[in-house]
Amino acid sequence: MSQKPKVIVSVPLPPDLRERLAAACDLVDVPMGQSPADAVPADVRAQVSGMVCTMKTRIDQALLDALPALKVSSNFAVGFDNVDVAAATSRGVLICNTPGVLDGAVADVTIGLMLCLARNLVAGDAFVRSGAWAQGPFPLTRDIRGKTLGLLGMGRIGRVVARTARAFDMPVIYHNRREDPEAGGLATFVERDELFKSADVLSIHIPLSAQTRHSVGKRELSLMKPTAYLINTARGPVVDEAALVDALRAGTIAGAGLDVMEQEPLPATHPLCGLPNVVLQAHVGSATHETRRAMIDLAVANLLDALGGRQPAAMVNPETWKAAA
Ligand code: 8YV
Repeated sequence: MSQKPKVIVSVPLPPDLRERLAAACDLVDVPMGQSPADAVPADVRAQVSGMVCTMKTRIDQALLDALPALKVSSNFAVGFDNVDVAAATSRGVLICNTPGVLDGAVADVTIGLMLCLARNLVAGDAFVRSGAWAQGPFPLTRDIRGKTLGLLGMGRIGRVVARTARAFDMPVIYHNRREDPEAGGLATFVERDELFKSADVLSIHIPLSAQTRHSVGKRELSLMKPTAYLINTARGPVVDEAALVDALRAGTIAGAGLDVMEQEPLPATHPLCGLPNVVLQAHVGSATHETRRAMIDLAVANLLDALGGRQPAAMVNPETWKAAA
């Protein structure tokens, strides 16, 4: 009779990590995006004490009910809006995530979207490939240097974006719920409305929650300059997408760079796909070989540490860990 803890694996694991995890745990594979409540028989579910999963796995009351012996779930993501943290905490289920290892990769996509928008690089590529260059030069675009970058949220990723933007001689302003004393050297705190009014580029770096859902909507977009760009590499639903489409069509703002959307994958029929002043990416912020390996290393280490009685490096609800200690 195996005494190894049963662990649901709902994320692709590199062979060496799978071998490491299998040495310590009995693995129960669940296809990514499927709920373990549907994919795993009840008698097996009743023995599961750990899980490693992506943000596609919704950890809500129903799933927690279906996994009565669950002690820890390790998110292969820094965002944890897929988790009902209050419900997990009330049941003593520790939630871990992967902060700190993807900041640079996401910041790079943020800067890339900013440059694509200001210098119209995506349209420029199509312009050359189409042969239109023979009819004349590509239209003038806009400098990004010296323009004001506004960060909605100044956490780990926001700070890396601020540091990077300084290399483009961009003054950086930010808004957080509270002024961050450590941000002084990188960016200036401003009130929320001032952020939207003053930014030439407004980049979103806040988590998705009930409070932040659709928190960037018609009112905020109307405060922005008509020459300003909105960038979102955080979570799609932070932005009221219908209001964004209206603002882009009306010229309320000059353009948007989106790595995340309310509906993912974004259907090709979505209005955003038909707008010329939008640059779209397929939620690739952390999607580099190096960063995803660092994330999965951390996600598996969090799981093994928690099951082994060692404090994990990254906990969303550390009070659960202290209670268990
Ligand atoms: C996910 C993300 O990690 O980390 C996050 O919160 O949004 C992404 O980097 C990626 O989609 C894998 O789940």
